[in-house]
Amino acid sequence: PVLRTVLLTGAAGGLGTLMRDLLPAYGYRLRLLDLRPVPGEPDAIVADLADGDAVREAVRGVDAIVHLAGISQEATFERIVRANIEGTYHLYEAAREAGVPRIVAASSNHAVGFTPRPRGITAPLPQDALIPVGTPHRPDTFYGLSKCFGEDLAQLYWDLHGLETVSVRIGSCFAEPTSVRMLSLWLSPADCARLLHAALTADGVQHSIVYGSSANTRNWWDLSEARALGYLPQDDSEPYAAKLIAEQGELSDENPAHARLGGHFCTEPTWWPY
Ligand code: NAI
Ligand code: 15L
Repeated sequence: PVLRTVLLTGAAGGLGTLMRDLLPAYGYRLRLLDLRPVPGEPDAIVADLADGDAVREAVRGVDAIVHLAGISQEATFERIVRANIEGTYHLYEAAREAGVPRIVAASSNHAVGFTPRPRGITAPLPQDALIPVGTPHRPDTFYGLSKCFGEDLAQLYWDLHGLETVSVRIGSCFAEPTSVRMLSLWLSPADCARLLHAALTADGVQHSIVYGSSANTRNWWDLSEARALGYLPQDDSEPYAAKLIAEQGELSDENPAHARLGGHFCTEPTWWPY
C-alpha cells in the first residue's frame, strides 16, 4: 500500500495507544498528537485542541486525520465544550484550511445512548431488529451530546466544503469485553484497526456514519454501512460470554441501566458535577 501520513489525535489515550501499535502495519506513517506526552514517542506533538494555532501546525501536510482526542466520559459541560466541541471545531477548521481531504472521527454509542436496546429476542438478532444508523440522535450525557455535535459538524464540512468524514459510532473498544453489555458492543482492537483502515481508504464516503463493533453474536446494531466501506470484522465477543454472565448475570429487563444502548451512562447522574 501507498504510505500515507495520518495525524492521530488522542495518541496517548487507550484507543490511541492500541491504534499506534496496529495502524502502521496497514502502511500508514503516523503523526501523533495529544494533550499529554505520548510515552516512548518523543516526536509526538503535545498540544491542546483548544489551541487553534497548534492544531493548524499539526495538520500541515497530512493526508488524513484519525480523530480520537477528547474527553471520553461524562464531564462538566464547560470541559466538554472546550475539549470536544471547540477542539473538534479547531481541527475541522485547520483541516479545511490545509486541504486535508478526509477525517475519520470517533463518535460513540452515547450519541444515541437513550435508544432502547433490542430486547426479548435471542441472539443473533434478525436484521430488522438491529438499531439502524439512521436512528435519531438521543445523547445520554453532555459527552454524548458532543458526539452528536461532531457528527453534525462533519456533515456541515462535507456539505459546505467537501471535506469527507467517516463518523464511527464506537461501541466499546478495549482489549477484552469486561461487562455483559459489552458482549453486544465490543470492538476488538484488531477490528478497530480494520475499520479505521476501511474508513481511510473507501471511495466516496462523503459524510458517512457507521457503527463500530466486531461481529458479535449478541450484536445490537446494523453494521451494513461499516461493511459497505469494506470492513470485514473478524472477532466475536462470544468466547467471553460464559465467564461474564456467570460473574454478572444476564442483562435484566428490570434494570434501568440495562434498558438502553448507553447502559449506565443513562442512569448514573452520580458522576454529574451538580
Ligand atoms: P481516552 O480518554 O483514553 O483518550 C483520549 C485522549 O485524548 C487522552 O489521551 C487525552 O489526553 C486526549 N485529549 C483529551 N482532551 C484533549 C485536548 N483538548 N487536546 C488534545 N488531546 C486531548 O479515550 P479512548 O478510550 O482512547 O477513546 C478515544 C476516542 O474514542 C474518544 O474520542 C472517545 O470519546 C471515543 N470512543 C471510545 C470508545 C472506547 O470504547 N474506547 C467508545 C466510543 C467512543
Ligand atoms: C464510550 O464512549 C467511552 O469513551 C468508553 O470509555 C466506554 O465507556 C464506551 O463508550 C462504552 O459505552 O462502553
